[in-house]
Amino acid sequence: MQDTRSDTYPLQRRDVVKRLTRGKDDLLVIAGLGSTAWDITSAGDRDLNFPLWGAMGGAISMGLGLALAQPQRRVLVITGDGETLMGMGSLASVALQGPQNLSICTFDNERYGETGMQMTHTSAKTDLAAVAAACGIAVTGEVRTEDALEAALPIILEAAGPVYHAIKVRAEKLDFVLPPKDGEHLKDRFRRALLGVC
Ligand SMILES: Cc1ncc(C[n+]2csc(CCOP(=O)(O)OP(=O)(O)O)c2C)c(N)n1
Repeated sequence: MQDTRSDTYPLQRRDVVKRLTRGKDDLLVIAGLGSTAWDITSAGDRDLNFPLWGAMGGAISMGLGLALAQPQRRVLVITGDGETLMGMGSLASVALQGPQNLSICTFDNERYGETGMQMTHTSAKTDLAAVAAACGIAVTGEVRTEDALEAALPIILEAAGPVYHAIKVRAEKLDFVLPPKDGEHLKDRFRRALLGVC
C-alpha cells in the first residue's frame, strides 16, 4: 500500500508558485517538465517563462547555463523531485560554478505526479536539500510550513546564490494549465523578451 504522507502536506504548489513569481516581471523562470510547467503557467503565462516539455533531468542545467550567461538577471528554476533526482549531478555543477543569481526550488511532492503518482526516493530516504548542501551549495533549505515559506521567499528571490530549496508540497492532482507547446516559439519569445532579438 502507498504511504500517503505527502497527501496532507500544508503547502500547495499553485499557491507557492504564485508567491514566487507574482509581480516579478524581470525574473527568468525555467520549469521542469510536467507539473511544474503547468504550475508556472497557472500563475500567468509570460514570455520570460521557459517550461521544459521534456528533457527530464535538464531543468537545473538549463538554469545554470542561463544564470552564467545572464549574470545581471535573477534566474529561478522550479522543478519536481523526480526531475531533480534524474539530474542530481547538476547540483554539483551549480556549486562548482557558483552563480550568485541562480535559485532552484524543487516542488517535492514525493511522487512522480505526471505518470501516476508513484512514490519517489524523497518519500523514503533522500533529502534533496542535504544533497544540495553536500554538493557545496552554500544556501540551502527545506520548506514544509507557511512560516518557513515566508522566511524563505526573500532568500529564494534575492539572496546571493546559488540557492537551493526543497519545498515539500502536497501530493495533489490538479488541472492542466498548458503553456504554448511549440519549442521554437517558446525559445524565440524568451530570447526576444530577454535580448530584444530571437
Ligand atoms: C527521460 C524520461 N523519463 C521518464 C519520463 C516520464 N515522466 C514524465 S513526467 C515524470 C514525473 C515527473 O515527476 P516530478 O519531477 O516529481 O514532478 P511532479 O509531477 O511529481 O511534480 C516522468 C517519470 C520522461 N518524460 N522522460
